[in-house]
Amino acid sequence: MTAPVPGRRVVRAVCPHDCPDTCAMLVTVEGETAMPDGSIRGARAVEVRGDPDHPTTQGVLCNKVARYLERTYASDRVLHPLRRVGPKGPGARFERIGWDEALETIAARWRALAAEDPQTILPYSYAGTMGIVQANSIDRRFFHRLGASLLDRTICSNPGKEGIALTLGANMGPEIERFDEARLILLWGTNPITSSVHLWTRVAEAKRRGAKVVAIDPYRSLSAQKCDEWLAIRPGTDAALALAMMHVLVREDWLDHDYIARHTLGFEALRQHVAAWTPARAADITGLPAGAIEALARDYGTTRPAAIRINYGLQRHAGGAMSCRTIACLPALTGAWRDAAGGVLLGSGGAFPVDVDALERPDLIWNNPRTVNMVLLGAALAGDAQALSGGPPIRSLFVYSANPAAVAPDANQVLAGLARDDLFTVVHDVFLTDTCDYADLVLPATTQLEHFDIHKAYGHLYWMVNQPAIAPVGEAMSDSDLFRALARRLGFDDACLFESDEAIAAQAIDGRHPYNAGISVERMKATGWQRLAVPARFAPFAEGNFRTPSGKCEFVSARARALGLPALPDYIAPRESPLTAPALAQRFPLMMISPPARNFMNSTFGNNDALRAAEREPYLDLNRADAVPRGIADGAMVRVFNDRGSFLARARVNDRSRPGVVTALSVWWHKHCPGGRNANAVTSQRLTDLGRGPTFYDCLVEVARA
Ligand SMILES: Nc1nc2c(c(=O)[nH]1)N[C@H]1C(S)=C(S)[C@@H](COP(=O)(O)OP(=O)(O)OC[C@H]3O[C@@H](n4cnc5c(=O)[nH]c(N)nc54)[C@H](O)[C@@H]3O)O[C@H]1N2
Ligand SMILES: Nc1nc2c(c(=O)[nH]1)N[C@H]1C(S)=C(S)[C@@H](COP(=O)(O)OP(=O)(O)OC[C@H]3O[C@@H](n4cnc5c(=O)[nH]c(N)nc54)[C@H](O)[C@@H]3O)O[C@H]1N2
Ligand code: SF4
Ligand SMILES: [Mo]
Repeated sequence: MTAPVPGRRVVRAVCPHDCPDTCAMLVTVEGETAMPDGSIRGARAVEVRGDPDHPTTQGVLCNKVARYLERTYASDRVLHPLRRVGPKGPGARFERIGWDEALETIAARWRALAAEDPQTILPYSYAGTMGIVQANSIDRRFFHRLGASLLDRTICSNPGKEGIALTLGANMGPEIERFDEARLILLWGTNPITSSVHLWTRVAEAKRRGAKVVAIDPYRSLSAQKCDEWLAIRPGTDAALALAMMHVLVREDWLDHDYIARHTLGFEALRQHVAAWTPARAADITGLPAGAIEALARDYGTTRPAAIRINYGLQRHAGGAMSCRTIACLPALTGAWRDAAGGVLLGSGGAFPVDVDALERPDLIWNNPRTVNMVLLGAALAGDAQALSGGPPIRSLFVYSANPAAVAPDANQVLAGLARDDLFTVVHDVFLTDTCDYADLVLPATTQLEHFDIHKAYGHLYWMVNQPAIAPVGEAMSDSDLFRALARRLGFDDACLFESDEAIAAQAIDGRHPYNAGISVERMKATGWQRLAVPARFAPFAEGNFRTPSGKCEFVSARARALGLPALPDYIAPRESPLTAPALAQRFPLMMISPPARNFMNSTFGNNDALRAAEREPYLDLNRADAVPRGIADGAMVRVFNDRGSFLARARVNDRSRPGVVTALSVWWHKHCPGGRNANAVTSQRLTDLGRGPTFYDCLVEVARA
């Protein structure tokens, strides 16, 4: 760290975004003035950089967050509460009001709604900030106390987490810090150069040391371009590939019999089950040559350490949870878990003992409210009885740390719902997002430099603390302060609604678990972060110790059977594909995926001019084999459509998407797209096999010249 200069200090912070890397940031602040009450005013952040001492950050922030000061001091920031004047929708106009009026307006509307049924109020939040205090504590307490509808927060990771937990018992795996030791790395449905650049650093190092790196992806992503091999699999068919790999491992006896005997459950049943999964059969489903499947299985069966990184690409399909569950069987067959650089990593979040009940206080719930799945927001706002669990209609929506207008599937239904005049919508955000266009009130939120928080990670094993570097800009208010203020207005007097940020942070760290030994907010305030109390060379399942009911890696799962799912890992086909929905595919023959664009974070940063300029404009990557018969030339404007809607994009004709697949890197703001719609105009609200998650990439479309 730089030595402190008078009038200049460095504050330890954490990147708040929904990214596995959860980087440690150092914020340089100048010009502070100590106020009589001990607070510090007038300070300005002048530099944000990655902490060189943090083991995974290693001094580097990604291209987006390196621009965090532009975000904090942006000229288009919302700086005070706003009330909409005129109609809802694109181009909505707002006028400035005071906080007092804003809070009183909300309290009055909610008092009236609550008198009838508070379930008519729906909170909607996701991961704008991953901070535990700001986004996962006092907000929940408040809405529990209010009696609002519960929100099932499943738009991202739930299917994979629940799927992998059937096999492993928890969502954890090898540490990214060990990936540089691996001799074989499978990047399976993930593009870390875009979405987890600090993992990519380790992968690149492994490659320099001679490791083979294989990308399994329908799209030749930035990462796939740099791999030794690219296996262009058909979307949604990953489990079939994994089953065929198991077939070959068993046939060739590339198995760790000792590991299987001691640490797995149901091998004999699995062995019989995969006998039918020949590479030829999987080739028909995945579109990969049988020879390539054989070769991949050979590499996997004969190379140690072997690390598999799976991520979200393969989850966003009808069988997304099953894909994760099935792939997670592979390392137990070969004993890859024995190596610190071996096994399968979906996320590390399951390693963090967080006292969720202490944070969210479900004991405050008094009215047994219904739960609304956030993926089904469009249907819920349209009054669909199933999406509303038979409960009352939604009359008020409170959006924070989320931008559902842009990111939720089936955008036309979402936008129609948001446009309802009888819906009282409040949005707490830093910028005037697409969702704000439909808000009755917009409230200014702080950025990470302006509030306190504590973070776990889903890519590494360090607890992190974020100290405020500057005072709130304008009249911005943090989430925790906002929910305290709302609680006060509504006359709630439960003490837990008024606890300090630091008190809440301390409650997050579940002291009963040995992984949290020695960890405290106080210590972290000095050091910025603390590693979980796990061995330096973390290898969670080297000696078994799976977190399943049996303590073993469960090839056969009684819990799956109880859930009505196959007892054995299997393949669940996509709902929308030419093989499984031939009638639909007659009209809409192309499978569309819409994975993250490098310069955006979901829809966050979509309004940063430099980052948007780097993405240029909404593109559709399509294969020459699909472009030529449609008369689509490189650079032409195309319309992408199905029965749910349509959007416009600039065609890039290349060989990056496998034939039959089109790729629309996302998530653009609707208002920045030609025609006012982004790729979610065509995605569906159908859910995954398990985990109630979205199926964004299970999506048939047709493409035509616009
Ligand atoms: N720059 C940037 N970083 C991000 C995000 C962002 O928007 N931008 N989003 C963050 C969030 S919220 C998340 S959840 C993570 C996502 O992290 P990842 O899941 O790693 O997302 P991607 O990096 O796009 O990688 C997904 C890859 O899966 C491929 N894919 C799509 N369908 C399939 C399939 O059926 N099978 C296989 N094998 N591959 C498939 C896509 O082409 C894509 O290359 O990233 C986080 N990091
Ligand atoms: N087509 C398609 N759609 C997708 C995806 C895809 O790959 N393809 N990815 C999906 C995935 S993986 C995810 S996780 C979701 C993400 O969905 P969201 O979590 O809704 O993510 P963002 O679009 O980044 O919106 C977050 C908003 O929170 C705001 N914000 C940031 N910090 C704070 C804060 O401290 N307080 C408050 N109140 N607000 C804050 C930001 O300014 C931003 O507008 O999108 C999903 N949508
Ligand atoms: S890589 Fe991820 S955690 Fe690190 S600064 Fe970028 S978005 Fe934040
Ligand atoms: Mo996500």
